[in-house]
Amino acid sequence: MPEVRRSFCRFCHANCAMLVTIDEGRVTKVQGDPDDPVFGGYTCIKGRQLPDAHHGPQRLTVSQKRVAGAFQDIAMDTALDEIAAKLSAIIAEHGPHAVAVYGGTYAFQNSAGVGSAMAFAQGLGTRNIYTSVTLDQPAKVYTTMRYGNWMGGMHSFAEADVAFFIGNNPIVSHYGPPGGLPPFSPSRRLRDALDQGLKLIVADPRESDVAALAHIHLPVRPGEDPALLAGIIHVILSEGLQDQAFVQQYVDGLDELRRAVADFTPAVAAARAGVDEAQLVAAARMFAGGAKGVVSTGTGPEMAGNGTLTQYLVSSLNIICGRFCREGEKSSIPRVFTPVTPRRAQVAPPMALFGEGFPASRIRGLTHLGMEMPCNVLADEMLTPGEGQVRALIVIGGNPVVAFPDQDKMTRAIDGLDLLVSIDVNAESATAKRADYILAPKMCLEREDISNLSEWWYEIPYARYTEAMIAAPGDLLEEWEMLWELAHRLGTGLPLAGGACPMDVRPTKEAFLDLMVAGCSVAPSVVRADTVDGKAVIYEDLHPIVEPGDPDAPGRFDLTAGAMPDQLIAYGNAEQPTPDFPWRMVSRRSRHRFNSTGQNLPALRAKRTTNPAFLHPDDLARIPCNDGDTVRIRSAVGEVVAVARAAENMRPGVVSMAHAFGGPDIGPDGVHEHGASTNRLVSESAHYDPITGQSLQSAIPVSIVPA
Ligand SMILES: Nc1nc2c(c(=O)[nH]1)N[C@H]1C(S)=C(S)[C@@H](COP(=O)(O)OP(=O)(O)OC[C@H]3O[C@@H](n4cnc5c(=O)[nH]c(N)nc54)[C@H](O)[C@@H]3O)O[C@H]1N2
Ligand SMILES: Nc1nc2c(c(=O)[nH]1)N[C@H]1C(S)=C(S)[C@@H](COP(=O)(O)OP(=O)(O)OC[C@H]3O[C@@H](n4cnc5c(=O)[nH]c(N)nc54)[C@H](O)[C@@H]3O)O[C@H]1N2
Ligand code: SF4
Ligand SMILES: [Mo]
Repeated sequence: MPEVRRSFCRFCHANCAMLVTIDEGRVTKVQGDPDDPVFGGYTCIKGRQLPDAHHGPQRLTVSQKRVAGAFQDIAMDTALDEIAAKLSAIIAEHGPHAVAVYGGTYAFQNSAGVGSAMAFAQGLGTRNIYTSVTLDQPAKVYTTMRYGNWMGGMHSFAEADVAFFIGNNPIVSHYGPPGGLPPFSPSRRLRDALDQGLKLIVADPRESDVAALAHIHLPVRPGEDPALLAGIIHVILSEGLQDQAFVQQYVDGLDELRRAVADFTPAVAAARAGVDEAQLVAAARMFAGGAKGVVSTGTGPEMAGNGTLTQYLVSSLNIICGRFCREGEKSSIPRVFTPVTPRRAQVAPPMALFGEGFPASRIRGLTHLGMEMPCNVLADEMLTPGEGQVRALIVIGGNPVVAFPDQDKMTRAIDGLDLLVSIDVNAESATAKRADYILAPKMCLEREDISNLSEWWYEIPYARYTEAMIAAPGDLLEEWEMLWELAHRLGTGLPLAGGACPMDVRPTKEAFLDLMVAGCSVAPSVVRADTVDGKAVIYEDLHPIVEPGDPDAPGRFDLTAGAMPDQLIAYGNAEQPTPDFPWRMVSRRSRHRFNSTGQNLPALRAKRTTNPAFLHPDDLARIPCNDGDTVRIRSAVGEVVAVARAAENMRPGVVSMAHAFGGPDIGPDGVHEHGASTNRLVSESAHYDPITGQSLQSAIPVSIVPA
């Protein structure tokens, strides 16, 4: 008899609540859980592929070892023994920095994945720990704390009467930055909010799914968000629309900001940003006119050059408009599995998460961002001889060959390693297929997990502990178990928040998670015990109320930190035309993939096999080519052949393509079946952010000709 049990999806970070139908140890169906108070029955097409993802013929169920150029099955235990011996020899000869660990997006889908990866690297003593966060949106994570941080939390979407999304399309991406649209049935959620009076502004060079619903869509020229934001701040300050009392009490540096935006009059800013001047002014008034709600960005502007400057202006706009939870209000985003920090009506002092005092890479003067090395030094750390050269790489649920800038260089770096281990369910992934060992992991419905990685979106104290729905088919382990087994064999430790992980006998996942998130509001084991019928547990009593600020520690935001006002002035003086590359390529998400995941799932392939180059119909005529023709797209770094598609929603002069398709072995002949890698067009050493290392992966200057 089929049985239906509650769990949650881990195809992506949204963690939608699901009802899972299990028949004879196999998952036969998944559907949204209509009773869940947050998700209310929502799923997307990717999540609905979980049965196929688990049981389809493409899934790797036995680990692989490369022998004489071809893969052979290998028992997990034997593979771990051999890998540990190789790591040991590399460390003995070259030291621990010669081993690097990279946690890709699927390290984040296992609740113990990133925590164990960090602990493994620390136990080993290597500074070379990387995660996809530094490829993704490092400026908002690592550079904005230096202006100060409001301890009471930012306004959440739930209470907003105005929202401003810049280069973020959560209806497809299910990614809502702090204060942005949460990923729970995002389209319905946004429509409901609009029905209730929300005012929506979207800045995006194309009319994205959210832009189509906006009151004001600003089709900003790619990479020119700083001009747009400076113009909006100019209007707000010159019309006195900022929150004067808040600024008075909590903000330093307003005069410097005012000076820096002085030249960005609406006319100048609108011309540089390529938007209508009246629309820019209207957006400024609409945003400042709201009582609650924040401006937030997605990946677009972070990748479009000037990411740090854009995030500075986004922070400034929120700060001068005082978009924070005040004393006596419920704090936003309560979080259950995250260490408890005081929620006070107060600015925590500015703090830099990079630079002096952080481990330095050997490359381009870049340092650790918080706990990790910026991804854009990884290829060079592998290729550059000398002390600390990376010779072994463990990739956990990631695909650097298609996801990192400069594909040829990354491929060369990967191929030159002494040891590449990939933990992946897809032996055909562009990176896994080049590995010495592919370790086959358990998939999500075969695991216990907690909702620690999605709780950054929950507006209520919502917590989940799911049981494994089915047994794993064979000789498989979870990512954290593999790392524990390697550390055990190497005699190194796994330092966790609650102390050292026991290294004699492998702990249960519950015990591991309890140690990993020690200091949080409710321990995972307690949430598990509180769970009834697999449902979410909501700890209403734990929703923090913002306490009064400490009168003895009156912190203030510092809008001059990092000399950002001067950087804005320098940006204003430095417009660089690129006549050889008149088009701008912008990045986007594919609705039917999660980065490169899903390339081998039939129902997703049935929707689309390639990543088209979307262009305005008038632009197709300019190239000239027809819808469906192939075009050759060149940048200063490389070229790709892509399939052109007409799209009315594109800004003229802009071409939009998803990343993580294609691969170094896919030529123009394979573009219809496999797509093309946009990372062949960019280089992390040619154009990068001096703090985060983020390279230009959107707003890429290109030329386009018929192929
Ligand atoms: N040009 C350009 N480049 C970009 C971007 C862009 O917008 N433009 N976006 C960037 C961003 S935001 C990110 S986050 C990175 C992504 O960078 P990565 O995380 O390195 O790339 P993914 O393709 O997500 O890799 C996920 C891997 O996990 C594997 N996988 C799938 N399911 C499982 C599982 O259950 N367990 C395990 N262990 N593995 C599994 C997949 O087969 C795949 O190989 O790419 C970045 N690169
Ligand atoms: N279906 C699906 N969902 C995903 C992923 C996926 O691959 N597929 N990837 C996941 C990952 S790893 C991440 S990090 C998130 C990202 O989540 P989002 O950041 O919401 O990603 P996108 O949907 O690509 O939205 C970025 C938008 O920025 C716009 N843009 C590009 N360049 C610029 C610019 O210079 N300025 C401005 N203002 N806008 C610009 C693009 O047109 C696009 O609409 O999505 C996640 N969710
Ligand atoms: S949005 Fe993400 S978590 Fe929700 S069903 Fe789709 S893939 Fe799964
Ligand atoms: Mo990402």
